[in-house]
Amino acid sequence: MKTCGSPDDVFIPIIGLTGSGKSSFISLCMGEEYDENEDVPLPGATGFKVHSFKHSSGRTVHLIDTPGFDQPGREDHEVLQECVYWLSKSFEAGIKVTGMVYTYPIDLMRLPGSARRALQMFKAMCGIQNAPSTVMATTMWDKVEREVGEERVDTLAEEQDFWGDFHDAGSRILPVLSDQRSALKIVNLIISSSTGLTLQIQQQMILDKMMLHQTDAGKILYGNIMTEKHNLEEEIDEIKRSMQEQLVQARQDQVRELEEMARAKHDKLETRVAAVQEIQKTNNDLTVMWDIRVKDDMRRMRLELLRNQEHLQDLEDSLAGRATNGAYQERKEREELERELKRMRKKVEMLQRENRFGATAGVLLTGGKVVGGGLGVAAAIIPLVACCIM
Ligand SMILES: Nc1nc2c(ncn2[C@@H]2O[C@H](COP(=O)(O)OP(=O)(O)OP(=O)(O)O)[C@@H](O)[C@H]2O)c(=O)[nH]1
Ligand SMILES: [Mg+2]
Repeated sequence: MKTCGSPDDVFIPIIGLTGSGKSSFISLCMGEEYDENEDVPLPGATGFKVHSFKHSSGRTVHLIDTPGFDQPGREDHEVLQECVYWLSKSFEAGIKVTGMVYTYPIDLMRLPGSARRALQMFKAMCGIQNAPSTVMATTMWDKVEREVGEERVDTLAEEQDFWGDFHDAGSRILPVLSDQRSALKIVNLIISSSTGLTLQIQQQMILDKMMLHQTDAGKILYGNIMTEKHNLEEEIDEIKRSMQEQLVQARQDQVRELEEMARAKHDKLETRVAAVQEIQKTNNDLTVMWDIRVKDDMRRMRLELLRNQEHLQDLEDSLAGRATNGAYQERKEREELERELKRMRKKVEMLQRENRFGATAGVLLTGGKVVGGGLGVAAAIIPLVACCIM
């Protein structure tokens, strides 16, 4: 296989809440227009995507878009599992993360519990020893008064619970304005601050062989799930007590209402019990589970790509057969076809990019085994991986 990557390549995962501007930040770095409608993943697809570009230093930078925390319809433990899976997979293949970016929307008025947890999980995944190679990238500056935003940055930098501990340990808070320069400043800072990290989560899951719920990042989520579970159990007990009282007094309507409430709480409790099981996983468990999902994803993406390539060909044929100077109606139809063709070309390009990342996953899935696995395979794996990404 031809090798076109280099051990010099830069890998930067971009992590943050859903809607915090991860994909927009990546587009700014790449100098591309971001269209969130084209960023819709295939149903059930995994959320990691790699976007690569040549940096002015000559190094290839791979920005890794990750699924957002606090997504409607997707639980945070699944997002954490996916992050851990990729970070483990790449670490085992000898790829070291150069730095990490956490996107934070500066217009966020108050940090809800889930947002606070996502921030804590990010810090726990990195480990404070890696703080100098992390950046909090603040987004949405056009949505707040500058002074208000600056005050929030001060709070983030001071409060230990927010970014204070990381800030004191050398992490920077930098704004992403709507220009490429401010975005690249973040990438430049990371490149100049790091030669490759062992993240806390990689140390704990792979080297120390902990289960996910025992790691610092896992503990944060696990604690929350256990609290939710405990609260639900108490609420169900309370409902049962009330039901007994109502039964004694033969109030059938109230009993039925309470039964309904108990059922709803039970359903919720079941999701928490499942979540507990999902977080009590070893690295090996996660690898088995997510390898299957990634392979499925790759298959579906290839099919989607083929379908779209066929559609693209049909459009091109259809356009080729039309006169450029026909009647008004024909010109309108031609313009519409041209627009559709443009959309389809973009979609095919995007799918090809994702497919290449799928291939990257494929290399990671098999590459480690072919060349013996472990950490000593960096030189062999990195060119292969980079080749598939680019
Ligand atoms: N006004 C404003 N809108 C922004 C900014 N950054 C991103 N957006 C918009 O906010 C929305 C979410 O941004 P994305 O970049 O898709 O966020 P994300 O973190 O990738 O979200 P997920 O993929 O869902 O996790 C999009 O509509 C963006 O166009 C910004 O700095 N200012
Ligand atoms: Mg996104």
